[in-house]
Amino acid sequence: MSLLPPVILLASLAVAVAGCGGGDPPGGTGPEVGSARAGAPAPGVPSPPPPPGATEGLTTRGLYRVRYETEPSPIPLGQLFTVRTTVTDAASGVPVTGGTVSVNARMPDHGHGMETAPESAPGDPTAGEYVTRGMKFHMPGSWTLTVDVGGDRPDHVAFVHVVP
Ligand SMILES: [Cu+2]
Repeated sequence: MSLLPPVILLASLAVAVAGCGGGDPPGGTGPEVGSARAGAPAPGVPSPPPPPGATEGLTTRGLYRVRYETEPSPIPLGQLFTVRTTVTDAASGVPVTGGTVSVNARMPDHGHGMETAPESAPGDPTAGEYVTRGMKFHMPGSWTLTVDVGGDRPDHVAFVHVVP
């Protein structure tokens, strides 16, 4: 295995003010993934979003399979939690070991994001893992947790998680 390039992980800032600015794609180095694309979905056909409550799914363009788990689990209301995200190439299953990944969350029904500014760092590179700390869901209700993979082949996926 060759040396991995520095991974720059950007956690989008969630503004406490009403009116969420989420969705800015991060810049950065391109992911290093297996190049095999056989089996990838047809171009231009977006993957359906994961069903509510799912913790694994394909990104919108079908480029990556993303799985996340949280610490603690389930996500506690009003307390900081950590997200561990695993990103693999959807076609080859190869972990995405170098890339730009950001995790953000917002409440689309309320039009706001989080009150915290989470920060991401590399996790286990052999697993394509990224660790985001400083997440907090400060209200009960339906949250959308978005994972953005940047670089040359950007793609994203949005998970719906309801906090009781
Ligand atoms: Cu809210």
